Amino acid sequence: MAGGTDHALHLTWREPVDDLGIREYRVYGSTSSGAQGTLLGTTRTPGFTHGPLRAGATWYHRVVAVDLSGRTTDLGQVSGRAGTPTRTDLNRDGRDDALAFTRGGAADVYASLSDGGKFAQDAWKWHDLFATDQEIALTGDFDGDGREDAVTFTRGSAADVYVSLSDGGRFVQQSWKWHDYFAAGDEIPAVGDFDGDGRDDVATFTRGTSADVYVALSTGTGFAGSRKWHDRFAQGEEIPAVGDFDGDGRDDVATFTRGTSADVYVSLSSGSVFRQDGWRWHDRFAQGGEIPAVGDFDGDGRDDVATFTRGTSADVYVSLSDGGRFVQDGWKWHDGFAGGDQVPGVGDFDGDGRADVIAFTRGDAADVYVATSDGDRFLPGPAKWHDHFAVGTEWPQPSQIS
Ligand SMILES: [Ca+2]
Ligand SMILES: [Ca+2]
Ligand SMILES: [Ca+2]
Ligand SMILES: [Ca+2]
Repeated sequence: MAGGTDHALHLTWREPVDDLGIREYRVYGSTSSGAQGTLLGTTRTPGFTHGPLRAGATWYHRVVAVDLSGRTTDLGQVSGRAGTPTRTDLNRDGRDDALAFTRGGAADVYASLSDGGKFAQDAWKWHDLFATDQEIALTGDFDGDGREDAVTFTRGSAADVYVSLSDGGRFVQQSWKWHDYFAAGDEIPAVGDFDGDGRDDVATFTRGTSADVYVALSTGTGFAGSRKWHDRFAQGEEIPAVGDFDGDGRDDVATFTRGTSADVYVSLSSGSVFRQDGWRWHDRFAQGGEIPAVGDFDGDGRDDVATFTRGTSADVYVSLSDGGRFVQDGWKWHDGFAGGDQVPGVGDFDGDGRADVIAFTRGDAADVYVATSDGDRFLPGPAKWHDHFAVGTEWPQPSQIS
């Protein structure tokens, strides 16, 4: 009856038998069991979405049906727990884990699971033929079992999409094609739960002058169809990104112009389309060649944005979503993270519901650093979480590598 996605709870219930017919349902919510709760809203159909919610919060909901004569029927209480906003949690413990795709001819995949303070395993192979050559490998929970899985996009003229599901100890399937024409040429593929059903879907951004965005929804065993959800988003060389910026449980899209304009635009998912056109959420974020990223850094249930300057300054800035814009300007959360050409990324590695930052040095050092969020900064330090992961030019996840 209640299912948790990243930032919202989706309630559904059975319609009661009532000769007169139902006028409306009243939905009450409380964080303590047995309490009457406060009225969250009313609905004419037997379903309600409650969000944004703090990660991991437990809610108790009560639904009261009102028929056409005004008679009320209490349909009882249900509880649900808001999920944690992970993207690479391979074993469903609420903590994001680290992945390295060798790609090329070997096409090996290695994983190392977070124990809350480090990535524990070394040289643990999860697949020996996934994401060959220059394919784009990403992660998401495509079957909705709470464990994040692997997806790879061949792009080019083949434009095939393969998935292999996590069983908590490896990626199981070989050569399982989930789409045979998606993200062609040099389009930018992405992962998100765009319809909010608890299974991650895929999107692709054509960019350039067409600037179309297509989505294919997961059925649990494949990505169905390919429908245009926006016809003017992420133009030219802009950097598109995915996140639930209003916290309604459906993933939305953002795009960063970077350069001197440094604008950020957002378009929210309605469940079947990205609605807004030209809606600017920030006018000075991710300038020049900075690397933008998305995560819920304060853990309020809405995804925020971060940007990494890298180079010698190695600063990290954050701006938090209030559901209608990214609020802060020039708010530095770290002054020495992901310097030089390190590959930065975002994930909730300690599982406290607030997104943290990660940096892969790659090369011979192959060190991995994490700086955890305390809600208004990334802790200084940063701590080394692995000293031999993602060597050379391997493709690490979660990261903003392109
Ligand atoms: Ca994990
Ligand atoms: Ca899964
Ligand atoms: Ca949303
Ligand atoms: Ca937030």
